Amino acid sequence: MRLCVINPNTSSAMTLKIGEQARRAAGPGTEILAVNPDMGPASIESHYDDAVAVLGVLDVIRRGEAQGCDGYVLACFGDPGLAAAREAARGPVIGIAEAAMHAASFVATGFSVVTTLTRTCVIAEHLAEAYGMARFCRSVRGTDIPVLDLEHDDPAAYAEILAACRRALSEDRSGAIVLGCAGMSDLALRLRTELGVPVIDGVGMAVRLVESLVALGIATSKQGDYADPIPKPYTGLTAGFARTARTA
Ligand code: 5HY
Repeated sequence: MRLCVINPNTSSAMTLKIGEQARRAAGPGTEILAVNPDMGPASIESHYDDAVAVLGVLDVIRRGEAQGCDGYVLACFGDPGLAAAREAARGPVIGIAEAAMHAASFVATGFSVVTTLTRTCVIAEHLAEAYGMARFCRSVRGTDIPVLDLEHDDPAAYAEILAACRRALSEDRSGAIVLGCAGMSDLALRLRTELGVPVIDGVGMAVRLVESLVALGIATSKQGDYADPIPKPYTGLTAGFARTARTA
């Protein structure tokens, strides 16, 4: 199967890191296409970034459909454009926040999210609510580490993330940590060893979940609100996003 792992920001260094993480998690026979849009924000750290990034995600999905991708992972903790992406794609689409939160709820009665800028915490809190995970999500904690500081190994960033995880585990009575940024995905194993609790990386988890759905022949329902977008004229900058009726 061919899975498209989308980094919704335009950092090619972060896309490389996400691709490595996705391939590490993928099963034999799964081809991973790790891509980022050629338009949009360098990093996603606000509602505005999130909103603009959605067009880039939909543009990548349009190309993925032409390349016969069987499924998609949205590798940004805001899961930007998840519902729209499910309309646009045939195969399953899973966001890393959705995947990590659900996985954490299988292994602990409470988890804490450790993320980047404090101003993005509310986005993760709203997602926990939307996914029915609010009663498991004990807190969302910002480290105020800019997303692009996670493009490369940064011992200071690691130390700050480790300290935030320790605080969360002692103050929130949480049994697991959810990493709140795709740029933290490569830190999961080391943190898990140091903390001795489940530390969930959404990139790997989402890859495995999409693989399972595809392997079981389960695709996004086209009955109801995830049906293909309705063909209609789009104008201006968005003219290219107008859809035509999908040919079988
Ligand atoms: C992410 N932003 O995973 C989110 C993290 C965040 O560009 N990739 C980003 O702060 O929401």
